[in-house]
Amino acid sequence: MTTALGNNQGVEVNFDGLIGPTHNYGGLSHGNVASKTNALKIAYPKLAALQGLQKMQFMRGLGLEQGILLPQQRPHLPTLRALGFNGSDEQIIKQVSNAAPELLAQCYSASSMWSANAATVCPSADASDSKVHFTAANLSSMCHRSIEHSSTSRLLKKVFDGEHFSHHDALPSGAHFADEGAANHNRFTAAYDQAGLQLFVYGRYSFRANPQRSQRFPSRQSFEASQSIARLHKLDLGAHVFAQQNPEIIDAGAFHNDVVSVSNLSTFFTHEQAFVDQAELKTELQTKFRAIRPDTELDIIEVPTSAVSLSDAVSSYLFNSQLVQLPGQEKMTLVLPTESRDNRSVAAYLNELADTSRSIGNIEFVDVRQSMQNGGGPACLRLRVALNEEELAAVNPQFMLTNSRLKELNAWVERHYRDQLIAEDLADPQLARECFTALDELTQLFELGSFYEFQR
Ligand code: SUG
Repeated sequence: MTTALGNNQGVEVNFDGLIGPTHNYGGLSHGNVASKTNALKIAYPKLAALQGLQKMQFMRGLGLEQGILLPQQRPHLPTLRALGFNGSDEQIIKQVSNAAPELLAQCYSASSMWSANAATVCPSADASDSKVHFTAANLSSMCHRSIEHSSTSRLLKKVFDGEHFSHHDALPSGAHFADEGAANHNRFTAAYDQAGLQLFVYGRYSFRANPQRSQRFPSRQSFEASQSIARLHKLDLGAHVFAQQNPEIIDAGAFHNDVVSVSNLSTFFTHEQAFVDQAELKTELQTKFRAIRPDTELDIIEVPTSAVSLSDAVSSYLFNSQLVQLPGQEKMTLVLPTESRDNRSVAAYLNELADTSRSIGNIEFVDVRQSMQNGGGPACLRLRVALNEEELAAVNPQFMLTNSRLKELNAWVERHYRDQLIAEDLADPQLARECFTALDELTQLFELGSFYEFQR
């Protein structure tokens, strides 16, 4: 099999979350500027899902392996039942819309589309037991996202089944071990199937004093969560680093590290204000990387605030891009949201970057505006999984995109999704029926049997 880097060097597969039929603007994420700014606007679920599929198709067209993860059951009636509502599905939706309408949006959010938050993944080359490790993220910081992890775990076990893969349940819920998954995790290596250095980014401590902590917006990832994941994934002590996200940048709206950093292989593209004690962090990364890969140099590209301000970084999602190595190309390609092209200072920076960078040679743009309006750029929509050839062969092929699967999914979206959705629509039991019909058909396409809670 030919992989991204040629033969026998492993491959990184991006697993994008298929955008579900209840995509709407609930204004649910405090600290996520786009989610709050666009709260209660008209959402276009069909367009959103088609944009997501187009991005996947675009990445495949570049010559990359592309995977897909299915949307979760929404409305999530099991959560509403757990909160004391009962009766038929229809009765529950009616009761909630009368008695506690604020709960409807929490249980209808299509937020599992942002699969960068589904889990933290550790490639087998870094784990002492040589397995690929997955820990579903508890997403404890946001109510609507905290209900994702058990379905996420179930799905990941369907996609990655067998001896090569080790699955861990989400960390204990609550603020102390709040975990947001791969959005706060980077890895540096020379080849995907070779040992690398992992960078875990946290926002605060739970059990120690916090000399620096965000004031305006919540810091969603705790140090103790990052530390637990490194333990669970059986990482070598010398092969991982913990770094604190700059509280100032969280307060500017960078609620995950992937809003201000992206990595691929031995390249790290980051804002100069992304981390606390950034100079020390860079030295630590260089030293530890050299110890693991003496033959490869770590290229840290730091974007200065004078070129791209914090607010431009957050509004353009410059760093929420996919940095990828295309087959046969010497330099990497940066795939950005169109919002980066539309931002004058970011566009000027990108023009220079492609000409001057040692590692990044190509710039591409994708339109994922429906997701962007909820704070989810190209990088949020994908979970990266680095695999060697044997592991790639063990992935459930249903979840690897092919032309025919893409065609099927586009037609499925066209058949089932509404063009528009507003908050009032969530109170209509008919919407729930439509969603369950669509999801039921999806499980048939993927030969999943009874997968969703409403099917059991
Ligand atoms: O968790 N937005 C998501 C966006 C996640 C982006 N992911 C990464 N950066 N990796 C969040 O804040 C908004 C939902 C709403 O308001 O309707 C939302 O959940």
